Amino acid sequence: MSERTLILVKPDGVRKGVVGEVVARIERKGLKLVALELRTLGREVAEEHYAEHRERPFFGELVEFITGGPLVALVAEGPHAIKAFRGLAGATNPVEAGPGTIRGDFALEIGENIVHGSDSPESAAREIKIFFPELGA
Ligand code: DAT
Ligand code: MG
Repeated sequence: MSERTLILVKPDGVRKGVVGEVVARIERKGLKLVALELRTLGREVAEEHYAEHRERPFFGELVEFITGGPLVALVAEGPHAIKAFRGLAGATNPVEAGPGTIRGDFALEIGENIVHGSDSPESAAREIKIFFPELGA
């Protein structure tokens, strides 16, 4: 069953120059790019995107970080796209992410872990609507 997922190469990934590497891994896995855009998030969009974390102690830092520079937002599509990309990304904490995963290969700190990927069909639909409303449901 084909599905879509919202992926971000966060500002640390853009700063480190690994956008091409991340996109290459997505394509090599067999996922298809449906939308892709470089943009800098305003506070409101960032807070909406991370709404589920609003009460967490790191929320302020998270919003500062994600708005702190340009990021690449993209939508990828394919069978099990959500789980497939979470596999490519690796564990949230980069020191626990295995070698060969994006976070395992390119990051060391949980607050700067290079990529975001939707974690369920519901969050994918919600997040895609935030970044690419023109894609519809
Ligand atoms: P994921 O990005 O793997 O879905 P998440 O949704 O739990 O992870 O958290 C969103 C982001 O918030 C995560 O990519 C990095 C940041 N984060 C999570 N836990 C954190 C913590 N304990 N301290 C600092 N930042 C954290
Ligand atoms: Mg998450």
